[in-house]
Amino acid sequence: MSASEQKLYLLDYGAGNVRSLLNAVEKLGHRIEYIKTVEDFAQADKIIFPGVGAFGYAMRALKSSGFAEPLKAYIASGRPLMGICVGMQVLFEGSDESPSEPGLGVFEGRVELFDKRLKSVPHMGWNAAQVVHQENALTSAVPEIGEDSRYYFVHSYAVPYTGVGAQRGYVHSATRYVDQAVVSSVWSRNVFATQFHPEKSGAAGLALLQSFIERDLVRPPSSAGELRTPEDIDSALTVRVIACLDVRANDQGDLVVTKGDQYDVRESADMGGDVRNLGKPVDLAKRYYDEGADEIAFLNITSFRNLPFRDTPMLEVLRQASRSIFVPLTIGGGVRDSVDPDGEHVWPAVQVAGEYFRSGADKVSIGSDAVYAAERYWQRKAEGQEPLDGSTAIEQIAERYGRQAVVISVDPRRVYVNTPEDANDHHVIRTAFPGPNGEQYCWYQCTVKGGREGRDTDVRQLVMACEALGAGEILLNCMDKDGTNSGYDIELISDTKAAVSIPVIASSGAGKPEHFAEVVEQTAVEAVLAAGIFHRREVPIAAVKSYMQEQGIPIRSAEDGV
Ligand code: 1PR
Repeated sequence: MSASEQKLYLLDYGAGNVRSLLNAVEKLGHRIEYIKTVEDFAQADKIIFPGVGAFGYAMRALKSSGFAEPLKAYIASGRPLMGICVGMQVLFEGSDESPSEPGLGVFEGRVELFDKRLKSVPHMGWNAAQVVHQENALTSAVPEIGEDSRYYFVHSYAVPYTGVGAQRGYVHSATRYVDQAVVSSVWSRNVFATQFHPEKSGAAGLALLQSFIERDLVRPPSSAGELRTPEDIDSALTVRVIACLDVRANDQGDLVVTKGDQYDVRESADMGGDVRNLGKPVDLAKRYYDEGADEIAFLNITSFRNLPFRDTPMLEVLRQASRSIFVPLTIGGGVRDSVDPDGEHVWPAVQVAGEYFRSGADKVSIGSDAVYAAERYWQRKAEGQEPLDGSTAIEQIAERYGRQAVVISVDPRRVYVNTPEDANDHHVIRTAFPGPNGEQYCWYQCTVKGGREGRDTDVRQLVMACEALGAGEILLNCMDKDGTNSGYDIELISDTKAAVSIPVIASSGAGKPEHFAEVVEQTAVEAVLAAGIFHRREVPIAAVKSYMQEQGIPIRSAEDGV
């Protein structure tokens, strides 16, 4: 049967972004249908199972939809299945993430939480998948994993790679994340599954999907030979380079990418005072994908308060962008409980996030609401109450979609003080860049509403509370540095990095390639973000990456790009 005649199905249980997968399959010229009923399993020639979110949620959803047993029967029938991420994990016997929820048990073994002592968790970014059968002629396996390719991983739980026992029969590739080697793809007869996301892995991922869809699974005959040991699996995680697009309506009502100088997005009065217009959101995002961006962030900086949420233009921006961009997309702005202008339709933050995910986002970023949540967290703690009560957007989105889907966007500014005692109990640093009156100390004040209102909360308080509440990543801006091209605020970034064990994205102030290398070398951040220099074409993404590479910083190469 040719690929165009076969019936390809997608098994969705309603969590996270499956639109990316649909878009990737369409981009490859194929049609895919949702499994809607138990009968659809009988029709399917191939199934892709793109799990996103939490293990327990996935298993409960599979059971309550009545799909768990038909899925097992489908697998037993010998027809091909490709699992992705949690869609791979649920094939195991169980997971530390939801100890009381058994998995499908197709593969022997358990999914365990990463050890946080030596690294940030989640494991988030582009890493290699190394085929473990040493004698395998890679080219004779279908689907083929590219030896030099990088794939996008995002997960807090993984199956440790041992290379012995039952694993000899099913592990196809392994990946190193600092001190741990984990299983990154499995393969037994008709079941192939990856821990990484091919639909988010640029050209390399699309090629892998294409070979699953268009060809018969072929495993090379030499798979009985020697396996690589965990020590043979090399570290290959790259530092992500992220392009950020601040989006808002201009005075003519058009949606534009804009860029502030220290958050002021209007031209000076003598230039007319208009909102700076640096291009159309989807076009610009596509350009960055083509140029090798590892990730793209859209920040809706006005939140379109006068529209019903379903009409917010950002949903359409995401839909269009995700049709042609196959790297992770983050969306921020307005992720909070809100009410439509009719005063009736209430949107809990978790539903707002859900609409964004269904429209093509992989992560949502939360700004103002995270500050309020952190303030409640510390207040409850001070009052001797349990600080986690499940009421915040962070907790609810993390519970439903996984903590990797929740980014905290921090908008701090420096407050200079003469002595630490002047800082009203805030976490203070001694700065090498004294204040306007020679102050030797400063603390970083969190702001809300796009920097318009300062709060009595410092960045340490914010990030520590948000990590405890379930956030998966910190996008660390700095109002003093934003748009200045003067380099990142290394003091802020290294201080914040030391306070959390989730990944940190350095943002604000990048002006030349040296700034990116400097912040990575001095703070060990997992990702670097810039806006202005990319929008104004002052420095191409490729120039940033090649400079970083020259400095010995691992990056995803352009060949893997699109
Ligand atoms: O509070 O949850 O609705 O989220 C609002 C979001 O919009 C926040 O993420 C906040 O950072 C963002 N935002 C609000 N107002 C502005 C503004 O500029 N007036 N943009 C704004 C913040 C900052 C960065 C920027 C970097 C790099 N943009 O993301 O891209 O500073 O810039 P550079 O490389 O040019 O220096 P909520």
